[in-house]
Amino acid sequence: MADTLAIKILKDHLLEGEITSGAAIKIKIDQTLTQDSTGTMAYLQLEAMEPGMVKTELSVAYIDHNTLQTGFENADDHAFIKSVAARHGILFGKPGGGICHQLHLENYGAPGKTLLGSDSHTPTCGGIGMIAIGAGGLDVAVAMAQGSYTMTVPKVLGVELSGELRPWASAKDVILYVLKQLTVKGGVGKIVEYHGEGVKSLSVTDRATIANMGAELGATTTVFPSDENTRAFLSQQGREKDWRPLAADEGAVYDESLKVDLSQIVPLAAMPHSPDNVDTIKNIGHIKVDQVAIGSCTNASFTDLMKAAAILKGRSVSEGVSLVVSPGSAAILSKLAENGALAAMIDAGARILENTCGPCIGMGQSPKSGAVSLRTFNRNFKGRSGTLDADVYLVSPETAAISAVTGVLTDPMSEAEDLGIAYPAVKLPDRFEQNRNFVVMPPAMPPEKRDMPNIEMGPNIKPFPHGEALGQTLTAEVTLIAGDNITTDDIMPSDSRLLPYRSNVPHLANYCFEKIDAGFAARAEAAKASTHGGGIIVGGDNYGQGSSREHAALAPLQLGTRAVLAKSFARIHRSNLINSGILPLVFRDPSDYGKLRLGDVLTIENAPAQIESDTVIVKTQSGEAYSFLNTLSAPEKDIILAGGKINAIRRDAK
Ligand code: MIC
Ligand code: SF4
Repeated sequence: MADTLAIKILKDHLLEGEITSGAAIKIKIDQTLTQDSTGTMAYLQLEAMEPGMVKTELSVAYIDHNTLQTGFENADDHAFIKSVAARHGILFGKPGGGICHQLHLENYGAPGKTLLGSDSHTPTCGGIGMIAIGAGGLDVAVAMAQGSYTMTVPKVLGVELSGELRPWASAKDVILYVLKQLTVKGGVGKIVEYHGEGVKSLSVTDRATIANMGAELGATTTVFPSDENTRAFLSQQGREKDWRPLAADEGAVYDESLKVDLSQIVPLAAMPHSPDNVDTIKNIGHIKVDQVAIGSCTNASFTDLMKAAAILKGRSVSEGVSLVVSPGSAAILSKLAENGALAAMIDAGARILENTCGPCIGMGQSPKSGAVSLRTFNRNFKGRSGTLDADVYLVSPETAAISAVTGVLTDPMSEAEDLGIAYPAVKLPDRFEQNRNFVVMPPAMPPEKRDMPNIEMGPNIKPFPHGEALGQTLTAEVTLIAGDNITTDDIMPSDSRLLPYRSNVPHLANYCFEKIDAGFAARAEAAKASTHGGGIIVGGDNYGQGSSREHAALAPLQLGTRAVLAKSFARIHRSNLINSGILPLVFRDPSDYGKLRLGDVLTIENAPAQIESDTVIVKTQSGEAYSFLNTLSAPEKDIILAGGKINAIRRDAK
């Protein structure tokens, strides 16, 4: 049978189950990655499982999200992660080395391998022909301990590329175009696989940009074929030995299809406050810009920054604009320093930041009140920049750099020529030197032969909550009615104020849903302390889109949340709820959403028996009954019955 590339890689890694869309399967995980802000929780959970050495071929713990070290908390988290890494055979990526996804692509990504990462943009490595999936920290911890991951087989959506991008149209514009077509929930339950003649005109870093923002489609992952461009990229990284050609079988049939003619793509922007709110730069017009930020795991490659530098060279950043640049990795920054591009940017008035996520996750550089900020990043959710009333537009590096010079949103395709700016052709170096000075290798000896390093636990690292086994009757009060497309940034905000507390769920819980409903935490605490002892959140469509942070499940759990009733769920958040022992149920009739009220006391009778079937009936205190779709797979039911994944693992170990 002719298989898609996604299915071929899944088949190569199949441990249990059958590859039919919607079925639960267990696959072998070759590599894992974590970053610091989800990593502390993942490693606390790994420690809670008490495994020995990791079972993967390679596991890397990067530090890239929170490197400000405004207090002891960050540095303590870094030390904790470093000590766990040494203990279990995990590579430790020191702060300053770069952004985890860019680093993984450069140093470890390999065609045909599987990667599970505790960050929603892990699919970036799909650009090199991997099946790279974002997951919650606990799933990544289990993958490290057991070398496997249980998932539902997605559908495969084939995007057929034809033609070639014209000058000034970029990979970022391609994914913005796809987002406009498919929306932020168009990829849920799907792997997006790019194929067709047009693929060969895209470099691996272009592909990585497109794969990266597949996360914004809600997709399980994105995958590109591995071809001569992949080989060239690996050879520049000194890793040609990792190359193998990979593509879908001739005549492979996709579950769904989309065609994109690259030659028709024009510069685009995602307007506030959603990555799918896309229009052409031309249509949006010359709005005044206050801030431009170039960087993030989407657009901080050597080519991206060289293009920006070429546009800035010999010019000045507009008086009204603050331009900040965060390179994707130390290796890239070093090349930019060597070839003069860094000087060109600094001379133009750019502020050079550390090689980290930085402003993308609100770690500094919040724009001024009411500002317009152009960012080459992947998310423009309201308030994510740290400024609630700022308007963030997502654009390509070319659009960002040219607009930094003009001070207004500028369409490079139609305006560069008049401005006397030539299209920047970038020559890639023959070789990038990997910077090993930012990597700490774990001790080579097996654990029983070496001194086990102590785990370093700072005072901010607090125990995390565990769920409760599902009793006969679940009764809880509606503590929040949330709307559509609620993001994990809405549920558990992250910025320079809160990111230092990722190892302290009890503290974070006080800020749960803060931006949407400041009264939520107190209300949920009260419901937890009441006779029925818990809360239920009601959500709309695509509940929990965005980040993989488990804190968006653990903080509600800390506040006594027992179930979430929604029109539909985003994939990673749904898994995080289940792993925490919170029951996710889907409205069978979406119009019932409008009938539930804050303070309603809801009951699920015979809960364990009900979750064995595909319908769960929820009753209100006044006797109305609502029907919910139970989408739990068999392994997920087992986790919910136990009150969460850690409880289930401990129970099975007895
Ligand atoms: C994000 O881009 O939202 C983050 C911060 O990288 C998150 C992870 C986190 O919340 O720590 C993600 O994308 O998963
Ligand atoms: Fe970091 Fe932003 Fe990428 Fe998340 S999206 S990993 S915060 S650069």
